[in-house]
Amino acid sequence: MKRILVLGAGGQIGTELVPHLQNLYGKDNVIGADLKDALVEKLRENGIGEKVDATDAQAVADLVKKYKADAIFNLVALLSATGEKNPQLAWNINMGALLNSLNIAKEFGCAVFTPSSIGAFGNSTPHDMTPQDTIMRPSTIYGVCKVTGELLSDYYFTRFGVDTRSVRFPGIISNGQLPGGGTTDYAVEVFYEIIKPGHHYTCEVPHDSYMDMMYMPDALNAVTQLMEADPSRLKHRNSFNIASMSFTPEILFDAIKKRIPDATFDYNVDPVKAAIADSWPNMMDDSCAREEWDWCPKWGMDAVIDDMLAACRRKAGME
Ligand code: AKB
Repeated sequence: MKRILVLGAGGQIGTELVPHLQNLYGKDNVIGADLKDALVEKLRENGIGEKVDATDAQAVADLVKKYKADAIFNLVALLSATGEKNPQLAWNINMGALLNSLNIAKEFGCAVFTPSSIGAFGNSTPHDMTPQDTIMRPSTIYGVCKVTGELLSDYYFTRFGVDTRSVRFPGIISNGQLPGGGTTDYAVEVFYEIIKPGHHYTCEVPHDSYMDMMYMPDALNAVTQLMEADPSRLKHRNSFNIASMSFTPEILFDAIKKRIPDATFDYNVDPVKAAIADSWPNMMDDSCAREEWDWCPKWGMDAVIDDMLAACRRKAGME
């Protein structure tokens, strides 16, 4: 990879992936593209920013040609909870952006990274130590898009030789840009809320729902490590389970309370999020990623809590 086009660059992952890529490949070799003007402006403050609708194949192809990109990182997605409000729109956006990326990559010889998710699994998947290769029958349109995306990406590799690679991301905890519309969002929101006067957070996910989570620095390393991995070692491509920690809201909140003793928590459970959380793995088995490209996360829950609280306080001008 020498020159990378990042689609959906202004979102939760893109906001931190773009600088990570700039550090590795140089500012001139990372093109951040997004649909929203304000996000494009932000991208332009620190590098190359382009406005693009990723569902417009010609517009994406023009960017690949203009910058001679040799890799497309497609981060465009409507997440799980939002997707349930408008399944047709979720399908159009999630699959439209991916199909365009794959077809353009095929035409111009680019590699493609697209994140999959724990959302690709469903109720009939084994929930504990969820295997790499297992039953995948998700109950959300987001999950249907993720499974379809994994199959399509493998198809473009075997049929057309497009270098497609992907990871199944857990909920990602970060402090650059807030996530939006996901089921795992509570694990980010709580840090922003709990430092405010009153120190209270109301959670929409049931207290005992285990889900895989990951801190952004590990997620970023996963992307670049996989994309740089020796292809001869890869038995899988789309998509690898990656895991680093798993907890319930109750476990996370108890650990936050140890740091902020007057913090209080309650629950106003959203039935859609509850059903989604219930259908997802408790913890994935990521041994294939460890064997095939040396995946090795560094962050655990306690270190993440300390780092998130410090970062959110800094952002709020409290430190
Ligand atoms: C969501 O909650 O929808 C996402 C995901 C786990 O893919 N954060």
